[in-house]
Amino acid sequence: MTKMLYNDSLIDINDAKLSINDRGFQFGDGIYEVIKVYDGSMFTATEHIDRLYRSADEIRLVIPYTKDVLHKMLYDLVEANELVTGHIYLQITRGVAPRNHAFPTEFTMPTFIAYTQEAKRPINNHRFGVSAIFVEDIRWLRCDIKSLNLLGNVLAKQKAHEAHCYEAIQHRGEIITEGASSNIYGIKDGVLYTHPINNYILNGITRQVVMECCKKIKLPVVEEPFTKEQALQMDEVFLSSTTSEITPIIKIDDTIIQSGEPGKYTRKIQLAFEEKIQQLLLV
Ligand code: PSZ
Repeated sequence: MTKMLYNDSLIDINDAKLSINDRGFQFGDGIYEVIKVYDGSMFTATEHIDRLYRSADEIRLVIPYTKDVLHKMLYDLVEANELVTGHIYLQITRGVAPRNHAFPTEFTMPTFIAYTQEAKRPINNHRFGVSAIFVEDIRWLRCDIKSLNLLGNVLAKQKAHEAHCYEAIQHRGEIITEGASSNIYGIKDGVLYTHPINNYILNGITRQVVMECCKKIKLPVVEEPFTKEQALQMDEVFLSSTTSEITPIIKIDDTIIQSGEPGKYTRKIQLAFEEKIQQLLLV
């Protein structure tokens, strides 16, 4: 039977029971992470766990485990489910209390859950690229917090889905922020451009790896916002996320990006990313 973590315990996933008074359910009052597992090993788990604790701090939620204990719990979950390639989803909410917007008492324990999912890597997307549309970014001003409140992202992604596209590239006015569930990059004349880390975007863990890859292949990086118009003029555009990894974007709305094929620098970043995964599997 597939296992999940429910607070301190590993339980059968079919035995999970959650209260309707959980603040995650009532208010989206919680935070989450998705961690990729390659060949049974967690990729950049420390970085994801650090970001989880940062998100918790920002919403004034105290996680009742140390980072090391949480890491070990996730490791045990992967082992219990014999997960090979896929990901871990984990979330933590402000716990169960009668519905009231203000925080519950300090004695209310947060609710922690985590489960695993087998998932193949999207290699066809990596090879051929995907299409995207532009969507106005209507989210709140703390997109740096990996909050359970995803309505803006959900509505953007649904628009992309209805347009038979893989991703919605969000923009505030003319400025591109990030995808519905990814970070966005453009490459022009041998320079990579991406939105700087601030409250308008999530500090993607894959983005951090992309930055390392750029250093490795000696591709200069400019962390400055760029516009929709500039995006359409880029030599290459791609997105990154934990599950999408490095996915080329070959079309935005009705505009084909350059040749309509993944670009040479994107390919190099994909190769450098692959090496990072291989390094993980060697240790
Ligand atoms: O399985 C999926 O569809 C996933 S797993 C992670 C994401 C999607 N998205 C993460 C994300 C995001 O939701 C937003 C709004 N911006 C950027 C990202 C990329 O973050 P990392 O690289 O940490 O996954």
